[in-house]
Amino acid sequence: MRPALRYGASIGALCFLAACAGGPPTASATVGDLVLTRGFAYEPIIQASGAAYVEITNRGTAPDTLLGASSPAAAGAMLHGGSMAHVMTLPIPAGGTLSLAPGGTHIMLSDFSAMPQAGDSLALTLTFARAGSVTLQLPVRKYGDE
Ligand SMILES: [Cu+2]
Repeated sequence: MRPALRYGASIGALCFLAACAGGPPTASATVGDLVLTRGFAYEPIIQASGAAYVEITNRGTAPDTLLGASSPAAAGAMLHGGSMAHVMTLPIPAGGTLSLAPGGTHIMLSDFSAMPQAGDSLALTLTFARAGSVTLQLPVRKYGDE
């Protein structure tokens, strides 16, 4: 099932070009003016840390800010830049997209209570300054799977 098909042929074509047809599952959600897509987490290699990703598009006319993340499966969840540097908040401009993706900005989860395995889902709550909070059930992938 590909929810993108609901948005019509042009988005469907984009989706095809981006090779999401046949790709591993991702999570999506909507909160306020924000549309979250391509959410997933990698199976952590060590109990101490693992990364989660999501793309956030702001369809509103006002900017929003990602304030933080949390997961019941991990003691800590921080926003990290591509260099692993901790960042306090991340802006999502009006009409813009904040992309958390492998090799770039990501959510760093730490100290898992139980190690998520590929095929599991991992609850992740994101909190935004304007839109409020939303929880995604992120599909867990084998580390490195695109
Ligand atoms: Cu990191």
